[in-house]
Amino acid sequence: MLRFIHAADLHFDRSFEGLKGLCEEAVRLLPERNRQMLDNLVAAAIAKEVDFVLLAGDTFHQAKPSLKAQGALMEALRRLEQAEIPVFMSFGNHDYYKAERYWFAFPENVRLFTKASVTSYDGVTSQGEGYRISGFSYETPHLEQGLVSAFPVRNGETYALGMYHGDPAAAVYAPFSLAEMKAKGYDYWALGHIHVPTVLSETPPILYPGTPQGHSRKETAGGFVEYVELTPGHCRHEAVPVAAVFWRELTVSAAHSDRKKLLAELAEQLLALGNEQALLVAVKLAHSQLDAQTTAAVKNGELQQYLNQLLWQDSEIQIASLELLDDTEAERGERPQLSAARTAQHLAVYQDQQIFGELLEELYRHPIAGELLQEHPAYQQDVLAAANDRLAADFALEEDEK
Ligand SMILES: [Mn+2]
Repeated sequence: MLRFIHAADLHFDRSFEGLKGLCEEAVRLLPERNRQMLDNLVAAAIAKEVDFVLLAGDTFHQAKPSLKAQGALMEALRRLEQAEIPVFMSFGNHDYYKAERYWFAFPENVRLFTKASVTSYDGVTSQGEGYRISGFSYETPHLEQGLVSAFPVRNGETYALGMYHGDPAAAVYAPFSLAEMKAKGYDYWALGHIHVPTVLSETPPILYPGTPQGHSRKETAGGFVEYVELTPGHCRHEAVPVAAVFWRELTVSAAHSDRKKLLAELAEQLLALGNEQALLVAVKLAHSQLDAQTTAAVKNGELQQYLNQLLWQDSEIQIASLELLDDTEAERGERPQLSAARTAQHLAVYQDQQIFGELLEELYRHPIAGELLQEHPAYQQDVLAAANDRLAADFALEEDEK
């Protein structure tokens, strides 16, 4: 059996984005979170006694990683070396490879893919099973040609693996198709680039583990690496959490809250998220009929800052953002006006199936989204209904003259 960890898109030196209103101590810890994630990844590899670790591109966020960031990564790689765990590392569009940028020689256990052409490494597990890992790296921020066809055919090895940093639907990120990957007959394709964990195929496994540390609200789904066990013709894989801080979303109903109740309710619901992990929570207040002073305290950050101080005393939970889901009555009166007839007129254009299809061409051509859309024929009508609702919420609709 072959056991390995597949990680990608660490963006290890990326800072956390869009955070305001955190308490001082939480802010001070943020740069350390990336380092903790790396520690967690190394610890998982050692605990699971894996045969190797795959890093499938964008380990660094910067093409010119700082000395400090490089030092921290090398230290983690050396700990894997001490545990006799090889690492196969390719470079993506963010950390595209230039040999002269590195302050350190990579440790001996690290096998690098440094060329924008496919190369392979052969290895043997401690149990004597042979494997071949093929991959490539970016040497520039873009790679306009797909490289699947250049991956070697199987050569009698027990396990054949491909490492591929790319996006099936983006012309500048080594576009590929599932069909051509499947046709190679490999046991596993370790993808990188998409930050949301995404399984494109199970037979064989072709998947993105996602970023192991989300750095913004858009990366709520991240936080994992994939632990994989391969036996000939069979694969078991599971997402293992390694993030040092996880993102969450929380909607709190403020329908019946007066100001005094609101404070207690928010603190209670946030603490109920649990005390085991550090959390960054995007909070939305729904159905709020809050008075002007409370609304102001939400909007100017006063409420968020106070709650974050309070939360930090008992947890590592912080509110990353606090927003009102609905407008207050007062604001509703100020919204621009749009007639219902005009709304219908705008939306009528998109009732045309061809126009709608052309606008969303990329989505319809995406290997996963395209399949899902085929199972959901009412998608166009649902989108138009949602757009209509949205317009009604954002604009004050005038009665039309009849
Ligand atoms: Mn990338």
